[in-house]
Amino acid sequence: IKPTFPDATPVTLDAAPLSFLDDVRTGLSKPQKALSPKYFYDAAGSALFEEITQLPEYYPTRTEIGILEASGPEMATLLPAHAALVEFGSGSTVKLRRLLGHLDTLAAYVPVDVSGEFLRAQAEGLRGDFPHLRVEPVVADFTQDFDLPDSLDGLPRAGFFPGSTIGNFDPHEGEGLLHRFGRILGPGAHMIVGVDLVKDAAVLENAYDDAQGVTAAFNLNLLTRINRELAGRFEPDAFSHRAVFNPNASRIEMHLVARDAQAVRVGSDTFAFAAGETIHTESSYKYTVATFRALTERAGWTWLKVWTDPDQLFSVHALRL
Ligand code: AVJ
Repeated sequence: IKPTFPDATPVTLDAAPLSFLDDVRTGLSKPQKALSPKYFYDAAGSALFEEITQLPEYYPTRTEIGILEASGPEMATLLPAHAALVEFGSGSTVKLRRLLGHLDTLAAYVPVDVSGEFLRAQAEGLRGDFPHLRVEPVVADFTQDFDLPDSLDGLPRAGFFPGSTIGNFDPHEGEGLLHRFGRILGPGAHMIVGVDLVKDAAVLENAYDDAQGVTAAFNLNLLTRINRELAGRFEPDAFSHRAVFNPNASRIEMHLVARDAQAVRVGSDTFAFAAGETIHTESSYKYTVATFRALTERAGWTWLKVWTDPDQLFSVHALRL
């Protein structure tokens, strides 16, 4: 079955609550309690993330947009003409629109996302603004195998994976993901990938622990979501937000720290917390240009070029199969 929109049912949406409960049970039973950052993005969490991207401390979004703006014309010359552009985990269309401005011959845009509702809204907005662009959304989880619509057969393919989303995966998983993208796109494909760079720990930690507390609210919203969707009894006030750079693993870690010892019910389970015990809720891996280039090559891609901002905060890489 090809999970194409709008005819196919976005089954992943209906299946989500069950796997969410499973994942929470498993994650809170580990010695180091952990939850997947993919669960941040309910409606409230998505709105908070949009707010994060506007914060003075959170440099990645505006820096990447600046790179796409400055170097979009050059990126466009590296990509094949009349291509289908496949965006893995399409977020807001802000970045895509920057790139689209330079891709005058684009044949089709294929946003891939688990949320059918989100894709519908996104596709409608784009069709309104780019009436000549073919928009062919695919409802799928990009961490799993999926097929591109047959209607794209014969078109050269380019992948787009901005936002340092790859940073949410450990380097081994990230390599697997890029390898999978190559398989999905097929021989001769190109890719544009955005990746955050290693930098001073204080700059990184401020980006994930802002003065206004928006990132703290984003992190704590996970507990509110568990309360609402899984009959949880978390007291969000009983936890605090922590963001630390782990230089050995080259990642920012976000945790929720129990202020006091407590027992928390989630549905029919109870989880005990010691005072100061944490739930590890997110890792955001940071690369150098060299370490990321090496990762793309291990994943089977030919590395073509990198663009960065003048302060070397963020990088955008071009790859070819
Ligand atoms: C969406 C994974 C790229 O790691 O910077 C932002 C998520 N978490 N602030 C990131 C996030 C806290 C973001 N990514």
